[in-house]
Amino acid sequence: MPSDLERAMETLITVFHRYAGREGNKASLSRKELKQLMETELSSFLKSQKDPGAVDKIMKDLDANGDGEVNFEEFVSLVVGLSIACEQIYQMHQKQTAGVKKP
Ligand SMILES: [Ca+2]
Ligand SMILES: [Ca+2]
Repeated sequence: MPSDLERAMETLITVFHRYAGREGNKASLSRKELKQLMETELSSFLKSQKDPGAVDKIMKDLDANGDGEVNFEEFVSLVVGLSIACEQIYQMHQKQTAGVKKP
């Protein structure tokens, strides 16, 4: 029986390959595949980005080796970056909740 963290890692791998395998190189996300992944799996994050060129900007930021595609390693850096941002919001929320209990 896998742990929560093991399941989370497996999910990352499964989601990445679900989109990466759609066209061209099966081991990396093209711009179109990245856009599909973000529209489906990160829709609330994408909606929060007012810039219509957000996907292109993210693609450029993620593509560390400059081959025009996002491989798993590059994709993980997006997930890590978003997780760090979410954890900060979580901490703020925890502090606010604690503040309510102890005036
Ligand atoms: Ca691909
Ligand atoms: Ca790349």
